[in-house]
Amino acid sequence: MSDVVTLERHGAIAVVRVNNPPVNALGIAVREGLQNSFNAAEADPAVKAIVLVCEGSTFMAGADIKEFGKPPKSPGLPEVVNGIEAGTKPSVAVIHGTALGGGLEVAVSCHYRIALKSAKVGLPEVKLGLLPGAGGTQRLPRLVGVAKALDMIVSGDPISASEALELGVVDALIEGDLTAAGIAYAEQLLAEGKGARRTGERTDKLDGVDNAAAVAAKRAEVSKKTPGLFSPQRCVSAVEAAFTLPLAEGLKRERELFGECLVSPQRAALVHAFFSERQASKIDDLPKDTPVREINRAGVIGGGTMGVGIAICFANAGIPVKILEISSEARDKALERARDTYGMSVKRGSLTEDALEKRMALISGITDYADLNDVDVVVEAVFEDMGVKQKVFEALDANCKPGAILASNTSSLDLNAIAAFTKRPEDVVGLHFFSPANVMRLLEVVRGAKTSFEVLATAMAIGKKLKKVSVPVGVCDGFVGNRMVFQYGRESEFLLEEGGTPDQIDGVLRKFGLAMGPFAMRDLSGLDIGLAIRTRQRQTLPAEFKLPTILDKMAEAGMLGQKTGKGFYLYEKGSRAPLTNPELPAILEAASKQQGIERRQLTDEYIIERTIYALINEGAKILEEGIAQRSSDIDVIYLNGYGFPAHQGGPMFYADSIGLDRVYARICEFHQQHGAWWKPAPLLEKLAKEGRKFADL
Ligand code: 3H9
Repeated sequence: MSDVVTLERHGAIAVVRVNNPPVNALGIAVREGLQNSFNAAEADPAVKAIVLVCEGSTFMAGADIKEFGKPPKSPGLPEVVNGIEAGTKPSVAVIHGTALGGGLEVAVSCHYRIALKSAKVGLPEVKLGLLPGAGGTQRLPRLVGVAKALDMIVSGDPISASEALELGVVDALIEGDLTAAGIAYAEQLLAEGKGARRTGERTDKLDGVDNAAAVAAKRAEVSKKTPGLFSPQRCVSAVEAAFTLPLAEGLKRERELFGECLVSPQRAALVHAFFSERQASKIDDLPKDTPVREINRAGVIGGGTMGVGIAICFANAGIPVKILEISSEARDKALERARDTYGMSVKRGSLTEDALEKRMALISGITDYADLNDVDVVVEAVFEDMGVKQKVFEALDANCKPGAILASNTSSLDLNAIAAFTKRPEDVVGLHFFSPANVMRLLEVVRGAKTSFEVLATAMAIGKKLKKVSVPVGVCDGFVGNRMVFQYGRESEFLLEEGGTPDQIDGVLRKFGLAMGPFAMRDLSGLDIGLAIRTRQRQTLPAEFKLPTILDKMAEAGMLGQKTGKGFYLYEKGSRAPLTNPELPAILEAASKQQGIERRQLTDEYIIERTIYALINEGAKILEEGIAQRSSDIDVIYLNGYGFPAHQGGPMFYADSIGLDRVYARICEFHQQHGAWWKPAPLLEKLAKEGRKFADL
């Protein structure tokens, strides 16, 4: 039928086979192929039933996301799936891997579905700022009921094949060869005299249930949980049409709502986030044939929160890991910490006792560097002090086997200097985890001046094994994420001196979409964090680079945030809920007075510009210096490590969407008003003047 969809006949059974690597996305060639194949099978009198099966690692993973935003090509997916459902011969979709989005919509337009036990099905469109636009919002409720369909469509999370079986999304679980299982199932249907069974014609799961209540509850939940997002409310409206309108009109309503999502800026940002994450793992200058070393055993130096979090990441990936501590007491404490961390997951119900024991069995404690002689990678997570790092890396150099990767988790020190403590700087790389390391997805893979390609490729592979989003970065103070967040933190503190309050600034940035505002974040991490860095900066920075003082004054007064129950907010014992700190207004007044600033009311727009544009300007400098490979890598770092809202695409995408000329003009004004920190990045100036975007680079 075409290069990507073929039609075969096995007796009375037609087999439609899709082969469009890597994920059988439903691009135009697949849509055409499907339509032609199903039509041909329908027209062939020798065919009595049709089986749809996919080659490769997965069933269809959805519409081809690359086609969004381009002129649509006919046939569209809705037309294709409506045609499949309308067929008079029973059709069977055979699901393996993941049937997602348009893929599941094709499957539910087939009359029967069977799946491998390992398969998953879902409608993840909402994660791309969309809703299922090829009948998913009308057909899924007819299979599983409105409440469950709302859960699946609004969360976008897939379900397992066994749950799909229980819910009635699939009819049977199969094993072995997909085509053979599909043919056998179709033959059985024919033998039992079963014919076409159209999902769209069913109403049994819609009748006799208070669907309106389910819709109202989901609407309220969405308003509370994701107030700034465009597509979730529209997902709810589309599902509502499944029981308030006849099928044809419901499908029409779904199309209208899908169209609204398609043109929304949030859809563009979320699709950018999706592709950027995949792009980030690609290293431009890495030779294709670079070998990757095997990683079977790991070591971690330091059993503090960070070290233990990193050890847990290895254990979770099934890799045995040794934690080295300086004393047997510290070693035992580290193991206890690991057990406690797992214990919390057991309490929450996300881990079984059995799994806890299995993972703990992979973690051991040691006190002697000689015991690291068999590890393939070791990650240092000790105190951020060059003297301490020197001792650790000299010991690693002396004890680790040749070919072992020596990684540092440093967040601020010079990796090249650390590498120079060893006789094998080519084996040294940075693996910068974010706290808590076992939870946060981001991993900055820091590439030293002498890090070999092989070590870099292996470090990226380790990140993948640990299920991290790994982004390669170069060496500089703070690498990408922390270097940028420093600018953001500083500006938010300056805003306090100008007249803002923590409540107001946090509120504006939360409304922008950030998971947490800068002051709640400060309270969480502790106001003493970075004190040493700020003291060092005050001593070394030229006089025109002033730093705000509020943070240090509060830290000196013992207001360290959550750990002392008092910081920018007040916390009652045992609670993390921020309350107003009554001492703060006087502190803010005094700080403004000391700077000779008359406090004033700040607008939301101004707060966003001062904080987010500070990120953008620094991001442009980072790009220009080659510390990040591409602007989208910076976005990936911000989205996965700093709670930047995915629907804004990341700071660099956000800048592009506003227009670099506008951003540059504002940064020039800030430079005039607020001095040296705001010197515009030359790259930003150049792109703005040329009318280009970061994405054009
Ligand atoms: C939709 O269906 C709308 C409809 O309701 C209505 C239409 C009218 N398109 O993630 P991986 C690429 S919206 C194009 O690394 P994994 C990906 O970029 C869609 N390309 O693999 C990468 O390319 P490269 C709803 C796609 O094994 C390669 O495939 N569906 C698409 O870790 C491998 O991807 C979704 O949202 C696509 N749909 O995970 C599902 N999907 O090698 C999105 C992937 O050049 N996809 N690529 O970097 C996924 O969740 C994961 O890719 C999947 C595989 C779980 C399938």
